[in-house]
Amino acid sequence: MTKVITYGTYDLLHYGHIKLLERAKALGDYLIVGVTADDFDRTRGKINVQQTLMERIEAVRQTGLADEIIVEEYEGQKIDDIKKYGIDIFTVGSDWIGKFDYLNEFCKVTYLDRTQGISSSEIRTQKNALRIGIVGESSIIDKFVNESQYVNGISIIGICSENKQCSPQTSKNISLLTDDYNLLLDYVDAVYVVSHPSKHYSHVKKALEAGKHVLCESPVAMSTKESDELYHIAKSKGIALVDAIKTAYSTAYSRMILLAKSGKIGDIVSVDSVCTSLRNVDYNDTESLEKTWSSITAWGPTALLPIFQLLDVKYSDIRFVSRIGNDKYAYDEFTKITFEYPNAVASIKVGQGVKSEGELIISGTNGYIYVPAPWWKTDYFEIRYENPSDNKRYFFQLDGEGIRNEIVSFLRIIENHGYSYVSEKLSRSISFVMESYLNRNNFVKLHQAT
Ligand code: C2G
Repeated sequence: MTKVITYGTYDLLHYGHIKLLERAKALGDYLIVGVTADDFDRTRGKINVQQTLMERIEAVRQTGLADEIIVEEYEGQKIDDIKKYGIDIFTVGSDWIGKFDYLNEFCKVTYLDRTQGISSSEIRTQKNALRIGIVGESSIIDKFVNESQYVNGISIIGICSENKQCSPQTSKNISLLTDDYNLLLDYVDAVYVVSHPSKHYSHVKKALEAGKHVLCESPVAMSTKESDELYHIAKSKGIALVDAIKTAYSTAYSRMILLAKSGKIGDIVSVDSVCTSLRNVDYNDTESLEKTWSSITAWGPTALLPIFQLLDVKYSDIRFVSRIGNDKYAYDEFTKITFEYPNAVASIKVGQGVKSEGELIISGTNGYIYVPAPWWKTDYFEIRYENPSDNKRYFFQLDGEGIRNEIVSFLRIIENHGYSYVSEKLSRSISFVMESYLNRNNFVKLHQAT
């Protein structure tokens, strides 16, 4: 009996896949089909897969061509499978020519002609084609535009900016560059809001009222009243409003949160996060100060994320200590916030005028999780115990600092089969912290050395 094996993702199974499976089957008497696991696809850069592993397996099963279906979970598994199942022929489409020649050592390798004119990527693109516009001035625009190229089914068609600051690199591929927000809204299905935080509310509101989906850099608004109103409009119109904290979408970070929640370090008693980045701010230049994100708005949402995800948002006490200038905008160089919960404590330290170690430490009754600096874009963390030989290290690929997954997730939410990694409750709580800060509740101002 000749045994044949082939592998693939088989997302949105199409004619090209079926032709390949038919010809693979005809090469022998018994066909094994390896369907890629979601994690494996992610590590090889396929982040756009629409269907779950179970749906993809079911689609392959329904072709009736596979005698056996297995799951491909890791790099190098093909060698293991060929030995394990006594495979005679490995086959795959001609788009892989040469890539699997190393398997010749274990069995015969046959590349079959790929069917022209059809691919899962094209189907995904046709299905989703979403026109996105960007409003704002931040340097993150470059990264966002760059990452969007890896996501099927969207195109960034315009940028609305007050000072047309976007880099030549970014503007090169964008057809509409304008300072007229209404014009931008006319041409898009969704907007990414990355303007100054004081403008988020009005930009988001206008977009929602025009029926456009919104992905907004956090904080979505500077008060709970405003954020409640925005989420209410989004819900009543059945459109997406997503709080964009990219760290929430990075694989290492989201896996770390799941591990912490599953009791790996016992009860969580303290969460301490630090985010700083030094930047030159000229306090005499009021025009540029007005446009600068303060430390609390630039870093606060990211720093608050693990606290609210792990300890929830129902703290009993919150205190602020801040080193702020005497300028009109009270720009904060450094802010520390401490939280008390009935069973835990937490703190954040954020600063653009003070530098510190940007680490995240989650302390529990059995051990602690350590995420090294810069923890908000890490691919690595450790769980540490009293006995160091019990320590565990975890590595995950970091694609586009989380932005790529954030865009994919935004698309899925719009299509009604996804969820935001930053919940509405969390987003509103961030707005509440911003409001408390601005109202100077429980607030101590640090004096600057003279
Ligand atoms: N295919 C084809 N014609 C198409 C599209 C795909 O013959 N128009 C083939 C591919 O060459 C592959 C199989 O169908 O052999 C499955 O394709 P994908 O789902 O795109 O999987 P792929 O990323 O090619 O994974 O370990 C994974 C495998 O190496 C291949």
